[in-house]
Amino acid sequence: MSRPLSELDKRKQISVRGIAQVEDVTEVKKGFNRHLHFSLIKDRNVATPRDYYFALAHCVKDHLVSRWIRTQQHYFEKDPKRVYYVSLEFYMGRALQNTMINIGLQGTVDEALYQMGLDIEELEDMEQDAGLGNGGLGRLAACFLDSMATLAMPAVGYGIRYDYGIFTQRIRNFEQSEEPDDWLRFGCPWEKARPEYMIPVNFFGRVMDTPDGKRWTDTQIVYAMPYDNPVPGYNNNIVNTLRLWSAKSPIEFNLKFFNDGDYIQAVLDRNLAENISRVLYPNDNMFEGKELRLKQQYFLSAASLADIVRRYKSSKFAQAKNPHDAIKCMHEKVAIQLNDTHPSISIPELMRILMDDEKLSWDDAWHVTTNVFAYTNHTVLPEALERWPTSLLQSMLPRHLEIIYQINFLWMQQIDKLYPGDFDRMRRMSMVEEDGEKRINMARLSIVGSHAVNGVAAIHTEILKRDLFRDFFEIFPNKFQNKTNGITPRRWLLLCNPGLADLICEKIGDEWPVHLEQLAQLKKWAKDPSFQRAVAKVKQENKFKLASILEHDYGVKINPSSMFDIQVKRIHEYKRQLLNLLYIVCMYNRIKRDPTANFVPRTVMIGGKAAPGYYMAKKIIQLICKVGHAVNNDPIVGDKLKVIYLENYRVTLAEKIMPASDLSQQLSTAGTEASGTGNMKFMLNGALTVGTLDGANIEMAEEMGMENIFIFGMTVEEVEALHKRGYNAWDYYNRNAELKQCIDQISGGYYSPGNPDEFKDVTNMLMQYDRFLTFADFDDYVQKQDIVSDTYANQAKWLEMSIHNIASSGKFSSDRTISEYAREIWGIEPSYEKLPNPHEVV
Ligand code: IMP
Ligand code: B1N
Repeated sequence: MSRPLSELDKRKQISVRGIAQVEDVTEVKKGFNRHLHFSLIKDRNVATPRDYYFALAHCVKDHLVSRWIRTQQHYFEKDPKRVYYVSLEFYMGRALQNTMINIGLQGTVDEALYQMGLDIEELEDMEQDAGLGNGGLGRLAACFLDSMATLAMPAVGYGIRYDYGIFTQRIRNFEQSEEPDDWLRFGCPWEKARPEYMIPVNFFGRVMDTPDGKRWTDTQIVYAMPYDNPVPGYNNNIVNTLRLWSAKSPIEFNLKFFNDGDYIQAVLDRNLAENISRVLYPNDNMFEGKELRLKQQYFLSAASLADIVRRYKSSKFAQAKNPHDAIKCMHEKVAIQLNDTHPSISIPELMRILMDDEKLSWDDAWHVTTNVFAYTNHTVLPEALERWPTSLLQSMLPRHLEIIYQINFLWMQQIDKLYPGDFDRMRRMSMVEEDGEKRINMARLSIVGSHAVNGVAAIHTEILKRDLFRDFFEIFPNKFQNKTNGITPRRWLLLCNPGLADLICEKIGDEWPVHLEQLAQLKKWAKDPSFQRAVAKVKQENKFKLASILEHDYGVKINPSSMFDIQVKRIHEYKRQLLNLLYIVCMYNRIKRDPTANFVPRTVMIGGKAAPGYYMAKKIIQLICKVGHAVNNDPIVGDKLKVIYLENYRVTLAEKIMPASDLSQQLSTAGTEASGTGNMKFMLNGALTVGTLDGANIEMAEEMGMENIFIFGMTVEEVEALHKRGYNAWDYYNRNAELKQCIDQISGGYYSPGNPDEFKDVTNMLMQYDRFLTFADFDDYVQKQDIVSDTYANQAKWLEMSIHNIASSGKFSSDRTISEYAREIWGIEPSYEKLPNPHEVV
């Protein structure tokens, strides 16, 4: 009998991860040892796992550099239109395994480390996540970079190199606490600082009228230091760049102290300017109008635009023209995508550059600007829409405020021509809001200043057109587009679920990582018992693995044959983790009422971070943990039901969770979740979804058919009608005995012995001012969840549905999304062209 395959053997078997050739293995071992010696300055007697990780990362990076240089050289020679993705967030996660997979080095490295007696997974676990994002919006930017490189697009991502990314979440005594994410403490082996491309960024000062036009003077300068990070495409030898800016104080910073003779104080104060790139704001779907955040937004915008204009001017296209003519056609060679309004101060910044520095007329500058920019909206929640006080802009960016006023003046003239005397419409459409503190509405500025505006799922785009941006849609019907979100199948299947990837390759070959629509071929085996068994086996192995990780990392023991029922996402009232919790309490009460009744065992896992200042979200975490404590320690429950809080949910943990999930919960009130992307990751890994008709759930249901998903709850239209009628939580509470029991327990202190009032704020919210109508969907949710359990009990049926989910997920590749952006917004073509291998001479 042959021994069972180890994890490593399995990894080595998969051909899509690159075949290990003897010479290549020898080469990798040499490179690794050379870096351990020369870069880490260690021998194997004293080297730590971290040293080994760094030696390996440097060795893998060596395999990137000639591809990286050649890609950039290739772009310069061909001089195509460039795409810039500008975002305050890039939630990249780890780079090592992704790099190895994309350049086809994984098989070789696995073999090399095996021969050296090192555990590759242990080394991979030493890498810190690059957590420069909050959730979906930041992770989307990361998936887009992967797809743009894979589709050979001349793209650059621009972001901020925060010293501290999204905080580390600790759960202590049932509550969230935050620890700073000092991810650069041991250095980042992937980045390359480029001090020679440092850019001065101006703040404050005043605007002067000169014979030569407007001049912004007496400013305070902060330097933006670029750090370049490689973005390898999949199997095409393309390596694009993610350029992250770090704030550097100028040498002569705070000169006045020198004159006062306080040299020490002047040196200490240099840190103040460098605070701009210190820390990521940890809010998701929430606008916090802080001065430092506005500084971050302008810092990113100004540095990136200066770099973009510099690159454009030195291109062959621009060099062939006289400078003034060249700058007038920049939009032919430059497309900039704004990831929400966060970098939208870029619009007046480009106007400023074109007029004040390049001396274009207003009309020429406006033509270039509107044709360069496109804006993606990611949310309709009013509390997330950015509205900067004019007082803040006036002092920090006086010239920009002046330009915004001028843009708005011309805009209001246009509205007045179209709708003479319609002052209410002018008020609704003005970028300047005058009710209460005077503010600039950045979404309105972005719509007017861009040639394309897009939502991120079909329903979301319809809501933008019908509702939030209705007046704007009336004037510019052709500006509005939909671009349904996607995820990269490289990280979210090939990398994180090797067992399933392997199985798919056996059936349909190895092209699916770049042609995900080919997964549809799997449909013909959905009922095939032997394929079902194989899919079930992979899922079970993944569940064992997750169970052992949870036991090792958190000391919790779970039943690996129970249904893994998972909700992982930021904690927010609109995402309705509370609906999930109410069903948990409901199941608990049912078990206690009749302990001998049939019950399909579940392990319910909930994970996600709460914004540190979001009181209700933190209360929700506390309540989940307390209910979990009661359920998990009740001997009557046994291992029928377990409730686990997944601490510190992040990209790396998602990679372990998705492959092991049976059920995905997507519970947002219809009309509130713009798209969601976690939903797609679950689907691709064969989990079934219980969810509302919201965001991309709707398109997922369309792709797989309503018979393969558990849809429940109100539609957007029904939500709107209920809001109109008036929602009264008491009606539902009085009519549903199970709901009443749950709420009475929570508000009566059943889950908070010793402090009966602990969750009063939560139940009061639910009963009196729940904007997200939780109770209105409770009945239907419970019914659907009961069907979920029945279906799970029928494994053949469940597996058939699971295979249909996997087979229907092709649409949700970010390659599809990016191809649509390319053709319909940026005016460039995606391509499967490959650059030559590094050792080939061209
Ligand atoms: P950047 O895109 O301007 O940041 O430059 C990136 C790369 O483009 C460089 O490393 C070169 O490979 C290429 N490049 C930029 N300028 C020139 C040039 O003047 N001649 C040849 N290659 C260039
Ligand atoms: O963007 C994702 C969508 O899939 C999600 O549905 C959506 O909620 C998310 C302010 C945001 N929208 N808005 C934000 C993040 C940080 C911040 O400071 C708003 N995040 C989303 C990708 O389209």
